[in-house]
Amino acid sequence: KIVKPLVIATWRTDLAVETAAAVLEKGGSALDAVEQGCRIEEANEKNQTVGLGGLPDRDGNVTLDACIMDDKGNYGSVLGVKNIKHVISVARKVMEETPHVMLVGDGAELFAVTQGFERENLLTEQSKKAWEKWKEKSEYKPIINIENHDTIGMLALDKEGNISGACTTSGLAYKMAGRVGDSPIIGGGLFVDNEIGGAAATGLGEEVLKTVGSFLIVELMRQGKTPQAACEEAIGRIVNKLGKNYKDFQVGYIAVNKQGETGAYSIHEWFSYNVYKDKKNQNIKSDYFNK
Ligand code: SD4
Repeated sequence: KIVKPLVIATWRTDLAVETAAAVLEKGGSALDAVEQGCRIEEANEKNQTVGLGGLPDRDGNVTLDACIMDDKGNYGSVLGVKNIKHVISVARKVMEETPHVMLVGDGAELFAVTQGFERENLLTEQSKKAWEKWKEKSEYKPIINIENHDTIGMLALDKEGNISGACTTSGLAYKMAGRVGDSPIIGGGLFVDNEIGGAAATGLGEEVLKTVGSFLIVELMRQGKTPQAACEEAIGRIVNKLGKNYKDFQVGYIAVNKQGETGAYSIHEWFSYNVYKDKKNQNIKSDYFNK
């Protein structure tokens, strides 16, 4: 029996998942569900890793990355966008309204404005204060806070049995200007193959990118692995690299297959994720490698 509709998303994202689930329960598409769900975190000032209120780069600029992938294998993304809150919707516009898959920086911002998105200041007082405090020491290394980060990657399986996914973030706090992580990169922060399933990532994007994590998970599921086993192997690829000091960083994965089976795994403790299924929305603590 296929478990559907279903939503799975990184971190404690109750309202975002509830919003996506409501779209699915009304018979809406997985694509609409993940877009609507992600918009909740983009508008949530308190989430300092996504959208409005996101922590800025070292120079004090909030720059956002996002991507979306539908059940037909289409993909759209935006990288390093300033002044636009709902970058997940801009990514969808890139996918649907342009012949391209990625738009970056000023070009992406301009495209968004021509599509009717409004420019606004994304640096809230709270995030500005945090940045000013960081500047006192300006530790050059982007520190991944193991306990607390909130990039949203979301996968949905709709009533028709189709899968789509989305991912949106302000990236690493105090990153170098121009730095892009895994979140907007196909196969890195997100990958969906509607024949097999989908996967999404959170954590230190550099490590996800080097192992093409989300694509890897979908390919492992294609070879017959469960979503859980696939997530565990993808984390294994990161932690088993010779000399990798995984103690210093976190990566977490979520995955779903066509049957509506889910999986999640992280390097360290305290990664959690939300799952909506059988009309229930739950936050679940992920199993992890470093015990
Ligand atoms: C990045 N993967 O830009 C993102 C960061 C993240 O919760 O997931 N934060 O590398």
